[in-house]
Amino acid sequence: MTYISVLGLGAMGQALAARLLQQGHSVTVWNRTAGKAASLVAKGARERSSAADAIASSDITVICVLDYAAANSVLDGAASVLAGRAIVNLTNGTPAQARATAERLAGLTASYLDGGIMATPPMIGGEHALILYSGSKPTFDAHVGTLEALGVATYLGADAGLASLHDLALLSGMYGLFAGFFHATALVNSEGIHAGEFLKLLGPWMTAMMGEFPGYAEKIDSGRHGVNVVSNLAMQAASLENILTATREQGVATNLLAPLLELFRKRDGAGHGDEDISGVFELIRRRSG
Ligand code: FVH
Repeated sequence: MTYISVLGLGAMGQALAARLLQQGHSVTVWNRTAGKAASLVAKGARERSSAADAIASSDITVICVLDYAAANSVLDGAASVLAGRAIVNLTNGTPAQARATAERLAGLTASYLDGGIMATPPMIGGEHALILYSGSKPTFDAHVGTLEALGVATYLGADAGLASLHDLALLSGMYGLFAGFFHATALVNSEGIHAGEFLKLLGPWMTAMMGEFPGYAEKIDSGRHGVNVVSNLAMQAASLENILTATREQGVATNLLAPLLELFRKRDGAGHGDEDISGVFELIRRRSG
């Protein structure tokens, strides 16, 4: 059994604390606004009236609040008890914010693990919940048994920014997918076709298209986007032009796809029309120097 504190009892903090209690851990909770701990206390959690008291009660503390401004204000209020403590911050933020927090806590001799939760609250503890961690390896190793209760615990390295980098990248993939879904559905819906009906076609199509990713990944990693004799960039740029023309004609907004067409045109205009569309990556990646 681990003595663990959960700071922040929003939808996610509630799910984390409930799962830890279910797994038989001794759970202490705190939330900025009172009144959110009742159901957890009924299940055996101990509530504290300050974040500092909660941190001081446990071997390890999980922070899960709205954003880093909130997480920093929680840490500010508890600065006097942080020395020697293990802090796991599962608040969504940027790599730079995670690194700054790691540096700050190292200065206070606290150990720090940053985390990215790839799950919604109802998924916590289930087989599809993934939680990415980076930062203090000794802290991860010491507590991985407890953290595994929340979701598959994956450690990405000592740089505290890595979990957030991967978290935001995975969410970017998700939002790109959602953007495609919204645009495609708006297009057919302009003729009265319902989303649920269209999904019968769109779902399998999108799944099949994900089969292109390994080939794109290979080309991106090699930096060579090759001659594509099957579906080259110039052909796809012409198709995307048609899609955007039809989108306008149907009275649907072009906001989601117009930026992609701009990149296709730019790459095509630079003489890469016979290559794979993976070459668009070269227009958006960070360049050294
Ligand atoms: N819910 C989800 O689907 C996603 C799944 C992936 C991970 N995210 C991230 O988890 C963080 C917490 O999200 P949440 O769903 O628990 O969010 P809320 O239900 O809105 O609760 C927010 C909690 O944050 C507390 N809080 C806000 N500002 C402050 C502050 N200045 N000082 C202290 N605590 C603060 C808030 O407290 P209160 O308003 O009740 O007093 C809630 O406990 C988040 O990073 C997601 O991106 C969730």
